[in-house]
Amino acid sequence: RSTLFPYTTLFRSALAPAKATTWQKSVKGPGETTPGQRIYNKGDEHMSEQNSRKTGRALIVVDVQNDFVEGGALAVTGGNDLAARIAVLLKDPDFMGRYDQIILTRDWHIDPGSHFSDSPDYVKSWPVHCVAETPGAAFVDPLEQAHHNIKVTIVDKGMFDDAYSGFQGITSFNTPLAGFLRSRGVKAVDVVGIATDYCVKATALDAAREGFDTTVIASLCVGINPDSITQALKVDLPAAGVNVTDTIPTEGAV
Ligand code: VGL
Repeated sequence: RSTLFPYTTLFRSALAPAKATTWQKSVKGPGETTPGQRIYNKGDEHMSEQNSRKTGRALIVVDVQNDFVEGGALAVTGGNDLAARIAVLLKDPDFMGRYDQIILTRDWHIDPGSHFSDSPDYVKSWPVHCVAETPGAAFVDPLEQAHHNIKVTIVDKGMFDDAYSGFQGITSFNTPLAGFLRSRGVKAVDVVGIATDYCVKATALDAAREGFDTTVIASLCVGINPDSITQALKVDLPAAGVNVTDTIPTEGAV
């Protein structure tokens, strides 16, 4: 928790009341040339060529970060394997052809209040995780590598709150995610990542609420608690009109 202190001190004193957008403009994430933004040439060309036919669909990869996989502060079983599988798909033209936009969300905590606890209940409070600009908040290596070759937009969330949903975050263009997607003609989103029963669920529920045709690809998610995973996939998400599938889509499928 001590690593938080310099940030909170800085922001409370210099920028109070701290605003995520203000902060976002001035701070670069690891390996970024422009804060929060990673757009790479080769993959860019590849993707824009491939997607000259607009699909109106975005992929949202939720929180595939070191602290959420084996060895991390809030490890979710299967996280490393999931990261590897997603990385392979991000290099697969059939899969990528389905999407106009690839969004990577990351939990990016500075001072999220009671979201962090020394005695977490693992329902509403958690061990310190994904502190902004620490290795635990970085994307898991295969994903970190894979996304350097494609155009992605990063969404940071949870600077000063729990922000389970990517729609509570801010894109690298300093816009809320829903508006970002709408302005680029996105009508449908596929949601994958970690954790099925928390950030994936919250992101998918918000996506549906925002009017996107929303699908959770359950086979590309890992979760924390078996009961709440089942509750999410079988009850809460379908009740909100979210499609849940295990089929990994390739272009034209699903
Ligand atoms: C998450 C618990 C706490 C998630 C984030 O990414 O699902 N879960 N913070």
